[in-house]
Amino acid sequence: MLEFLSEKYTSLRNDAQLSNLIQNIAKSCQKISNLLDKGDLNNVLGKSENINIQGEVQAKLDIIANNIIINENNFIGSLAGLVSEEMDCFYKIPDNYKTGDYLLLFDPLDGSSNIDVNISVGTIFSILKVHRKIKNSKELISNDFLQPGINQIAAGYAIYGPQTSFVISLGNGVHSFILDKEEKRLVLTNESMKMPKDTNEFSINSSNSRYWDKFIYNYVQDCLRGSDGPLSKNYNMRWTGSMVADVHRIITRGGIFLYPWDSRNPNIPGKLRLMYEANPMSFIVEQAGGIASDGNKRILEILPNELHQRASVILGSSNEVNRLLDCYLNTY
Ligand code: AHM
Ligand code: MG
Repeated sequence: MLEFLSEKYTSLRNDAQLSNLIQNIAKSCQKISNLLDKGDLNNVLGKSENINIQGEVQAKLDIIANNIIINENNFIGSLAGLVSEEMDCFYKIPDNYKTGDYLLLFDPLDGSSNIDVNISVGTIFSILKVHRKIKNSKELISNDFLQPGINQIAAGYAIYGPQTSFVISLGNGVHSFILDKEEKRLVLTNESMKMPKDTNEFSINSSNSRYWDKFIYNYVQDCLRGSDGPLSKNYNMRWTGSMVADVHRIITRGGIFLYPWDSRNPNIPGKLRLMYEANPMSFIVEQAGGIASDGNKRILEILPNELHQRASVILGSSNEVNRLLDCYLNTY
C-alpha cells in the first residue's frame, strides 16, 4: 500500500512520521479485521459493562479495537496525541515514547451495534498536524485538536464486510485497497474512486421521521412519491446502521446519506461526531467528487469547540445533495 501512496505523494516519501503512521493505522485495521473474523470464537462479542462519554454502552469490541489502535500507534514517534470516540479525554503519548508532529482522531469500531448480528462495521480515522512547536505530549491541550476538517492531512476508513477494504485520501483522490488475508497485505483495487453525481438511492433512519426538520421530512416524502412526485424518479432506500457501510456504498455507486438534526435532542446538532466521523467521511466524499454539508455549511469548514462535538450530516452525490440544499432547505 505504502509503495503506491509514496509514488503518488512526493511529500509522503520525505515524511517518515506520516508514512509510518499510515502504515501502522493500516496494520491496526488488519488486526481488528482478524478479530472480527472469529467473532464469538474469540469470545469478543456482546456488551461490556462500561459506558462511554457519549452515554452509550460500549461493546467489548469497541474497547478492544480502541486498545489495538492506541497500542499500535503510540510508540512509533509520529504522534503527539490521540482522540477516540471511546475515551473521554484525549490521550497523551507516554513519557517513555517519542512525541511526533501528528494527531490521530478515530472511531475504532463504527456501527458497533451491528457486530453481534454479523453486519459490516468499520474503523474511521482522521490525521491532523500540531500547529505549534511542542517539546513533548505533556504540552498538548485539547485546543490543538480543535481544527476544522479542511486541515486534515489524511483521512479514511476500513470497512469490515465480505471483504476488508481500506480507503484513504491524502487530498489527491481516494484510493481503495482490499486486504488479501492469505498474503497479509493490502492490494490496490481502485486508484481513484469517483462517485456518480446523480442517484436515486437515499439513506436515512426513517424511524426518526416524526422528529425531523420540515425540509428533511418533505424531501424524503418526495423521494417516496417517486415518479409520481416532483422528483419524477423512483428511489430506492438503504440503511445499515453503520455509517462506514452506508458511505462506502454511496462512494461506490452513488447515493445520499442523511443523519440530520432532530428534535429528540434539540440542543445537539445531530447524532454523529464531527472530529472522527463527519470530518473524515466528508473529506473522503469530497475527494471522490461528492458534497458534505451540515445543512448550513460545508462540514469541513465547521470550527470545532469540543472534541466530541456532534454534527448534522448530509452527504453524497453532488446533484442530489445540491437539490436538497437548493430546493428544500430554503423552501420549507
Ligand atoms: P457508533 O459510532 O456508536 O456506532 O454510532 C454511529 C452510528 C453510525 O455508524 C450510524 O450511521 C448511526 O450510528 C446509526 O444510528 P441509528 O441507530 O440511530 O440509526
Ligand atoms: Mg461511530
